[in-house]
Amino acid sequence: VSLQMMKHAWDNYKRYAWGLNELKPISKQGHSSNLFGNIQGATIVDALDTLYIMEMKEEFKEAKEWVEKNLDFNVNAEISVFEVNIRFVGGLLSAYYLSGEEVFRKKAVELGEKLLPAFNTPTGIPWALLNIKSGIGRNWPWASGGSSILAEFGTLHLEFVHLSHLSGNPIFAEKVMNIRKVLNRLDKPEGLYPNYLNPSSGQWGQHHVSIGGLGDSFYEYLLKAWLMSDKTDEEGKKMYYDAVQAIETHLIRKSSGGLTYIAEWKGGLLEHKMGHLTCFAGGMFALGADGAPSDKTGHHIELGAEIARTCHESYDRTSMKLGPEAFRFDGGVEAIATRQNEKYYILRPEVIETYMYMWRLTHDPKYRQWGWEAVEALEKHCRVDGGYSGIRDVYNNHESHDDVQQSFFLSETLKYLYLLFSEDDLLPFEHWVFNTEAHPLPVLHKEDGSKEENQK
Ligand code: DMJ
Repeated sequence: VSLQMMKHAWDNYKRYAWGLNELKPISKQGHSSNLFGNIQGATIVDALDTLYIMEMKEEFKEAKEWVEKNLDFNVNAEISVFEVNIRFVGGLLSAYYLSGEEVFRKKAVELGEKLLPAFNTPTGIPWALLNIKSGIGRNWPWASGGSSILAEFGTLHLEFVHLSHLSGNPIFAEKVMNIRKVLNRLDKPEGLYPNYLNPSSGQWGQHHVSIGGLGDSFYEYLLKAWLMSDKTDEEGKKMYYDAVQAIETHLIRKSSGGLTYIAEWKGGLLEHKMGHLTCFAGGMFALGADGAPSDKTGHHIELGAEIARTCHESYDRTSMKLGPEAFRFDGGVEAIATRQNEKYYILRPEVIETYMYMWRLTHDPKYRQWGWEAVEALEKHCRVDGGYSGIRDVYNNHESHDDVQQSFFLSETLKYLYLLFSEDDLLPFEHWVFNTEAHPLPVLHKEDGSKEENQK
């Protein structure tokens, strides 16, 4: 089924928005997001590995041809370093490792080089935004005290390690190792990492902590850096398990109805809200269970299972059976969005991602069943003639479509669905880690760091 879904999403993108970043499935035209500046083709690059894994050979070939002829980074564009890294660098790296086609390696390294000026700050903590022509960087105007964002500068590690590996140039890995050095020198409030860090002063901004937006994939990359290093990166490992310990103590709570959730922390006060983005953490806890210190393996799996259950409830308690952007545990509600501007669903993957990890790690059939419920809801409410669209209010009985087919729907949501219903030996966890945009990167095995050992 996810193959049919991919075909529908891809064919419509191709028909109405080919070469542009994303598709508007209702108005049947291109959608350009300023996250990628003038870089074009986000959907193509994000979808490459999904097409490959699903064995959609014709489509993969046309996507590759587009990359060869048209993917151009010599543009005057201000881009988000994080978004371009996870979608474009990540997408190109995976396409290279899966297919072995040199063009993807070349483009990934070329783009990586374009991103390097982002690190020209007094601390080496990169800017959020970079003009890839002039090399001038800056931060989001809304970020606390001119800060860079934890989830942005903390989500470069996996890709940059691979860029060094594939180019023979150590600079990429050095840049991301330095980020850790800066973090390890700083005092952390209650052992927690604030979402804001000023790249000039090297000081934290506001003490806001989140495992959802602004924080999320920083934690994910600590764990995955350790796994991707064939469990040799002891520093990444320690940072991950220490962070999880602090998160458990200060952020994880249980509702009176028995649902475990991860709250947000604002200078010591809890906001009892969990974002859809935060739901990825169920899969992360389960993936990290194996290495957990002092006999905590079972506990981390259990934590993953509880988060999966809570996130499933957030879907189940809506009329469309698709989860809201954020849900609350206060004012008499549990796992329900109470604010109008938190009721939307934009084809996000995190809940399905967690089902996929839980399935692989426990084989409890309920995760496939929950994944199937999501397929049915997507088909019923998000599928339109011209592709798949997000929904403005999942508690309503009538769809109000937002008219965007996000590129991560093809790279993540559909890939995780496909993997959820595949055998475990398709991209096995011993050999692959997924970047935060679901692009698989090979584990760099100790005995042999070369590309020959990559298994499918
Ligand atoms: C994706 O770009 C990535 O998963 C990122 O980590 C968070 N946001 C979207 C999906 O929701």
